Amino acid sequence: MANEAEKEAAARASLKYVRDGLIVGLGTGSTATIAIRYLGERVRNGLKIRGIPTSIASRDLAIQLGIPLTNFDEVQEIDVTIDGADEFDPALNLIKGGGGAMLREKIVASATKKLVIVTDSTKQVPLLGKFPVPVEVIGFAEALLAKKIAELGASVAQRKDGAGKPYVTDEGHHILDCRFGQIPDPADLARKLSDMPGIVEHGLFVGMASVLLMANAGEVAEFRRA
Ligand code: A5P
Repeated sequence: MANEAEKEAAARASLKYVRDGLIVGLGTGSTATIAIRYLGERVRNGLKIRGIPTSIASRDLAIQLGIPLTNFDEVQEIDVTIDGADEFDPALNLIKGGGGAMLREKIVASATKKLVIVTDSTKQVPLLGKFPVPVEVIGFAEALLAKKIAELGASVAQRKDGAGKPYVTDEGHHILDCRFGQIPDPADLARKLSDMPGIVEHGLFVGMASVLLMANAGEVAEFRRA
Protein backbone atom coordinates (compact mmCIF):
# COMPACT_ATOMS: atom_id res chain seq x y z
CA MET A 1 0.00 0.00 0.00
CA ALA A 2 1.46 3.35 -0.99
CA ASN A 3 2.33 5.79 1.77
CA GLU A 4 -0.30 8.28 0.68
CA ALA A 5 -3.07 5.68 0.87
CA GLU A 6 -1.89 4.68 4.34
CA LYS A 7 -1.89 8.30 5.54
CA GLU A 8 -5.38 8.67 4.13
CA ALA A 9 -6.62 5.53 5.92
CA ALA A 10 -5.09 6.48 9.28
CA ALA A 11 -6.45 10.04 9.05
CA ARG A 12 -9.93 8.78 8.17
CA ALA A 13 -9.90 6.32 11.09
CA SER A 14 -9.20 9.15 13.57
CA LEU A 15 -12.60 10.74 12.89
CA LYS A 16 -14.30 8.24 15.17
CA TYR A 17 -12.82 10.18 18.11
CA VAL A 18 -14.55 13.42 17.07
CA ARG A 19 -18.16 14.24 17.90
CA ASP A 20 -20.41 17.27 18.38
CA GLY A 21 -19.36 19.77 21.01
CA LEU A 22 -15.67 18.81 21.24
CA ILE A 23 -12.67 21.12 21.20
CA VAL A 24 -10.31 19.54 18.68
CA GLY A 25 -6.57 20.15 18.35
CA LEU A 26 -5.59 20.32 14.69
CA GLY A 27 -2.15 18.83 14.00
CA THR A 28 0.44 19.73 11.39
CA GLY A 29 2.05 17.77 8.56
CA SER A 30 0.79 15.76 5.61
CA THR A 31 -1.23 13.17 7.59
CA ALA A 32 -2.79 15.71 9.94
CA THR A 33 -3.66 17.81 6.89
CA ILE A 34 -5.71 14.93 5.49
CA ALA A 35 -7.49 14.60 8.85
CA ILE A 36 -8.27 18.35 8.84
CA ARG A 37 -9.72 18.01 5.34
CA TYR A 38 -11.98 15.17 6.54
CA LEU A 39 -13.02 17.30 9.52
CA GLY A 40 -13.84 20.15 7.14
CA GLU A 41 -16.09 17.80 5.19
CA ARG A 42 -17.87 16.73 8.42
CA VAL A 43 -18.28 20.35 9.50
CA ARG A 44 -19.88 21.14 6.15
CA ASN A 45 -22.29 18.28 6.90
CA GLY A 46 -23.23 19.70 10.30
CA LEU A 47 -20.57 18.54 12.79
CA LYS A 48 -20.23 21.13 15.58
CA ILE A 49 -16.64 21.42 16.81
CA ARG A 50 -14.13 24.16 17.54
CA GLY A 51 -10.53 23.67 16.49
CA ILE A 52 -7.21 24.81 17.93
CA PRO A 53 -4.52 24.66 15.21
CA THR A 54 -0.89 23.74 15.91
CA SER A 55 0.59 25.90 13.14
CA ILE A 56 -0.12 28.82 10.86
CA ALA A 57 -0.48 26.36 7.96
CA SER A 58 -3.13 24.32 9.78
CA ARG A 59 -4.92 27.47 10.92
CA ASP A 60 -5.07 28.76 7.34
CA LEU A 61 -6.35 25.41 6.09
CA ALA A 62 -9.01 25.23 8.81
CA ILE A 63 -10.21 28.76 7.99
CA GLN A 64 -10.35 27.88 4.29
CA LEU A 65 -12.44 24.78 5.12
CA GLY A 66 -14.82 26.70 7.39
CA ILE A 67 -13.83 24.91 10.63
CA PRO A 68 -14.66 27.25 13.55
CA LEU A 69 -11.57 28.01 15.62
CA THR A 70 -10.94 28.91 19.22
CA ASN A 71 -7.84 29.65 21.32
CA PHE A 72 -6.37 29.43 24.82
CA ASP A 73 -8.02 32.74 25.83
CA GLU A 74 -11.36 30.96 25.51
CA VAL A 75 -10.58 27.34 26.47
CA GLN A 76 -7.83 25.74 28.51
CA GLU A 77 -8.64 22.10 27.79
CA ILE A 78 -8.75 20.31 24.46
CA ASP A 79 -10.85 17.14 24.23
CA VAL A 80 -9.01 15.42 21.40
CA THR A 81 -6.07 16.33 19.19
CA ILE A 82 -5.29 14.60 15.91
CA ASP A 83 -1.67 14.90 14.85
CA GLY A 84 1.03 13.02 12.95
CA ALA A 85 4.47 11.78 13.99
CA ASP A 86 7.83 11.17 12.38
CA GLU A 87 8.56 8.06 14.49
CA PHE A 88 6.94 6.10 17.30
CA ASP A 89 8.22 3.31 19.55
CA PRO A 90 6.28 0.48 21.27
CA ALA A 91 5.62 2.73 24.32
CA LEU A 92 4.11 5.36 21.96
CA ASN A 93 6.93 7.79 22.58
CA LEU A 94 7.24 10.01 19.52
CA ILE A 95 9.63 12.09 17.50
CA LYS A 96 7.74 15.03 16.00
CA GLY A 97 8.71 18.27 14.31
CA GLY A 98 9.67 17.12 10.83
CA GLY A 99 7.30 19.89 9.74
CA GLY A 100 8.83 22.34 12.23
CA ALA A 101 5.69 22.77 14.35
CA MET A 102 6.63 20.80 17.48
CA LEU A 103 6.53 23.81 19.82
CA ARG A 104 2.85 24.58 19.27
CA GLU A 105 2.16 20.85 18.80
CA LYS A 106 3.55 20.07 22.24
CA ILE A 107 1.67 22.95 23.89
CA VAL A 108 -1.57 21.72 22.32
CA ALA A 109 -0.75 18.08 23.23
CA SER A 110 -0.06 19.09 26.84
CA ALA A 111 -3.54 20.64 27.11
CA THR A 112 -5.24 17.65 25.44
CA LYS A 113 -7.19 14.86 27.14
CA LYS A 114 -6.79 12.39 24.25
CA LEU A 115 -3.88 12.78 21.82
CA VAL A 116 -4.60 10.66 18.74
CA ILE A 117 -1.59 10.12 16.48
CA VAL A 118 -2.09 9.12 12.85
CA THR A 119 0.72 7.59 10.79
CA ASP A 120 1.62 5.39 7.88
CA SER A 121 3.57 2.18 8.50
CA THR A 122 7.02 3.73 7.91
CA LYS A 123 6.89 5.55 11.26
CA GLN A 124 7.01 2.46 13.50
CA VAL A 125 10.45 1.72 15.02
CA PRO A 126 11.64 -0.52 17.88
CA LEU A 127 13.76 2.36 19.26
CA LEU A 128 13.46 6.06 18.42
CA GLY A 129 16.36 7.77 16.68
CA LYS A 130 16.44 6.90 12.99
CA PHE A 131 14.80 10.31 12.49
CA PRO A 132 16.73 13.33 13.84
CA VAL A 133 15.27 15.03 16.92
CA PRO A 134 14.28 18.60 15.98
CA VAL A 135 15.30 21.14 18.60
CA GLU A 136 13.90 24.70 18.46
CA VAL A 137 16.42 27.21 19.81
CA ILE A 138 16.75 30.90 20.67
CA GLY A 139 19.08 32.55 18.13
CA PHE A 140 21.34 34.03 20.84
CA ALA A 141 22.18 30.55 22.15
CA GLU A 142 22.22 28.60 18.89
CA ALA A 143 25.99 28.02 18.50
CA LEU A 144 26.39 27.21 22.19
CA LEU A 145 23.49 24.76 22.12
CA ALA A 146 24.77 23.07 18.95
CA LYS A 147 28.02 22.29 20.86
CA LYS A 148 26.21 21.17 24.03
CA ILE A 149 23.89 18.86 22.11
CA ALA A 150 26.85 17.45 20.17
CA GLU A 151 28.45 16.66 23.56
CA LEU A 152 25.42 14.46 24.27
CA GLY A 153 26.44 12.38 21.25
CA ALA A 154 24.42 13.88 18.40
CA SER A 155 25.46 15.15 15.03
CA VAL A 156 23.77 18.51 14.76
CA ALA A 157 22.66 20.41 11.65
CA GLN A 158 20.83 23.70 11.35
CA ARG A 159 17.61 23.18 9.37
CA LYS A 160 17.44 25.16 6.11
CA ASP A 161 14.44 26.33 4.14
CA GLY A 162 13.96 25.72 0.40
CA ALA A 163 16.20 28.69 -0.45
CA GLY A 164 19.12 27.43 1.69
CA LYS A 165 18.46 30.04 4.42
CA PRO A 166 17.95 29.06 8.08
CA TYR A 167 14.44 27.66 8.54
CA VAL A 168 12.30 29.94 10.74
CA THR A 169 9.47 28.48 12.84
CA ASP A 170 6.02 29.99 13.37
CA GLU A 171 7.40 31.49 16.61
CA GLY A 172 10.46 32.97 14.88
CA HIS A 173 13.16 30.54 16.02
CA HIS A 174 15.66 28.27 14.26
CA ILE A 175 15.72 24.45 14.40
CA LEU A 176 18.70 22.19 15.00
CA ASP A 177 18.13 18.68 13.63
CA CYS A 178 20.00 16.37 16.01
CA ARG A 179 20.91 12.83 14.99
CA PHE A 180 21.43 10.75 18.11
CA GLY A 181 21.18 7.33 16.51
CA GLN A 182 19.18 4.90 18.64
CA ILE A 183 17.70 6.54 21.75
CA PRO A 184 17.41 3.85 24.46
CA ASP A 185 15.92 6.22 27.07
CA PRO A 186 13.81 8.96 25.42
CA ALA A 187 12.61 10.33 28.80
CA ASP A 188 16.20 10.86 29.94
CA LEU A 189 17.21 12.61 26.71
CA ALA A 190 14.01 14.71 26.78
CA ARG A 191 14.88 15.88 30.31
CA LYS A 192 18.46 16.72 29.37
CA LEU A 193 17.31 18.81 26.40
CA SER A 194 14.53 20.56 28.36
CA ASP A 195 17.07 21.47 31.05
CA MET A 196 19.29 23.45 28.64
CA PRO A 197 18.54 27.18 28.79
CA GLY A 198 17.88 28.49 25.28
CA ILE A 199 16.11 25.38 24.02
CA VAL A 200 12.54 26.48 23.45
CA GLU A 201 11.22 22.97 22.77
CA HIS A 202 12.26 19.66 21.24
CA GLY A 203 10.52 16.98 19.24
CA LEU A 204 10.59 14.15 21.80
CA PHE A 205 7.00 13.54 22.97
CA VAL A 206 7.30 11.15 25.90
CA GLY A 207 4.16 9.68 27.48
CA MET A 208 1.82 12.07 25.66
CA ALA A 209 0.07 9.98 22.98
CA SER A 210 -3.09 8.18 24.16
CA VAL A 211 -3.87 6.33 20.93
CA LEU A 212 -1.92 5.73 17.75
CA LEU A 213 -3.59 4.74 14.49
CA MET A 214 -1.13 3.24 12.01
CA ALA A 215 -2.30 2.19 8.57
CA ASN A 216 -0.53 -0.81 7.13
CA ALA A 217 -1.40 -2.82 4.01
CA GLY A 218 -5.08 -1.89 3.98
CA GLU A 219 -5.63 -2.29 7.74
CA VAL A 220 -5.51 0.35 10.44
CA ALA A 221 -3.87 -0.92 13.63
CA GLU A 222 -4.82 0.85 16.85
CA PHE A 223 -2.22 1.07 19.64
CA ARG A 224 -3.00 2.42 23.11
CA ARG A 225 -0.48 3.66 25.63
CA ALA A 226 -0.21 1.28 28.57
C1 A5P B 1 5.02 18.61 12.18
O1 A5P B 1 5.86 19.48 12.86
C2 A5P B 1 5.31 17.22 12.61
O2 A5P B 1 5.35 16.97 13.97
C3 A5P B 1 4.41 16.22 11.91
O3 A5P B 1 3.34 15.83 12.70
C4 A5P B 1 5.26 15.07 11.57
O4 A5P B 1 6.40 15.61 10.92
C5 A5P B 1 4.57 14.06 10.68
O5 A5P B 1 4.33 14.59 9.43
P1 A5P B 1 3.77 13.73 8.24
O6 A5P B 1 2.38 13.35 8.60
O7 A5P B 1 3.82 14.69 7.06
O8 A5P B 1 4.68 12.56 8.04
